[in-house]
Amino acid sequence: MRLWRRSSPGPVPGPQADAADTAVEEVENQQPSRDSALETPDPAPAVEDDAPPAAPAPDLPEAGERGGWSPTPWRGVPAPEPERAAIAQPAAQTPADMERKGWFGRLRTGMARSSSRLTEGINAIFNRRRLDEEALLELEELLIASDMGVGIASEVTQALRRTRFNQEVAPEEVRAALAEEVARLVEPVMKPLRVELDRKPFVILVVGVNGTGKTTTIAKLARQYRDRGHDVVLAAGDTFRAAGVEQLQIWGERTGCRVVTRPAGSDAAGLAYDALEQARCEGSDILLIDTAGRLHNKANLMGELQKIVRVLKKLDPRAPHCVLLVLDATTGQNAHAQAEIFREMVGVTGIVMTKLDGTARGGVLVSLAEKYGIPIHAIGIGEGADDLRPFEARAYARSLVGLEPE
Ligand SMILES: Nc1nc2c(ncn2[C@@H]2O[C@H](COP(=O)(O)OP(=O)(O)O)[C@@H](O)[C@H]2O)c(=O)[nH]1
Ligand SMILES: [Mg+2]
Repeated sequence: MRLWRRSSPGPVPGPQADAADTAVEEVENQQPSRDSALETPDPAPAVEDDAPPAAPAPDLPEAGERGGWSPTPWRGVPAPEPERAAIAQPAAQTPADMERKGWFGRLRTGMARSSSRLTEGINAIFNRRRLDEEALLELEELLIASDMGVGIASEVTQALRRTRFNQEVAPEEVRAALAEEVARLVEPVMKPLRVELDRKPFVILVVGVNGTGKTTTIAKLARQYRDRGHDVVLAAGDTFRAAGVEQLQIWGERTGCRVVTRPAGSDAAGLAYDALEQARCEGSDILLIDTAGRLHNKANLMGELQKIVRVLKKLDPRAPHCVLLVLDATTGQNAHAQAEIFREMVGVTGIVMTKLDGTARGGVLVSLAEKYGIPIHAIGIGEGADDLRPFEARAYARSLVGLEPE
């Protein structure tokens, strides 16, 4: 086993995350954060047909480019001067409010492809037209095609049929009604990731198909936890590929976290065991374990993940305290098959949905929530540390239909 250590474990450069705006939350902070299929044995996640040609996921993020922590201009907006603010803006916004607005803006922009698909579809159906059977059928088809699921499609259309049949309905009304219904459906799965610091280290096992964003999500979480002063250890459990190990080492360096590694091809369960033992000896707060997403076949991958869980339990019967499934929104309905398999094989406790930016398939979160009810901890709308935030039902629902989050 090799322990990779950052040479000078000083504070991580970059914006300080505060409790209100990160995907992380400790148990002391009981307030919900205001502000995170196996398709077939092993192919890479399908990319939607209408997506812009995506760059192949590089094995190693290039510093300062794809993988770099993006600067966050909205964080730099100065707070209004107290006296002027008192006169000009009685309800002066705090930096946290402004920061939150900044996130909502980015969420809405990030989800523009999903929302324009819906908005254009709804406009086309309802522009100067009565709500007749044909319009309802078209709406139902549109909602199903937007990956939201049959359940919500029929509920929304039935509600409109009951209340507005044969009347003229403005497209905005339909969008608002849809946002309400989406929010109602996804609210039960809105559960921030709670780290219980009495379980030292709190062990988070990160699983998912290759390319969904596991390693990047670990890096984002590591960064956010570090910024809050926690001692974080990373375990490079994607021992299947040398690049997988290296990628996490680079992130460890950038985030100032120790990384436990073994050479490529080593037993990932052995590595996870070592990492937990070490994190424990060192009194670390959080252990994030990366895993491979693609082995020779599905049985291999699941066997390895189950073995990791078994060996962790030898050291701590309650570990892993969290099994985080990372799903890529661009894979659309494939995400369902992935949720099903990982849930059955390793017992997923929560989901992080990545890449909601730049996909027209952001509606898949709705059907996932409805079908599985697995907590959705956080969503990702980009590659920077600040692009991972707690999942907020209403903000998501309104962004999905192109409305300003409240
Ligand atoms: N646009 C976007 N890209 C992301 C997001 N999360 C991860 N990625 C990118 O997805 C690619 C694969 O990520 P990686 O973490 O290596 O996936 P892994 O194989 O599951 O570990 C990388 O290029 C990441 O930068 C996100 O929320 N939005
Ligand atoms: Mg990886």
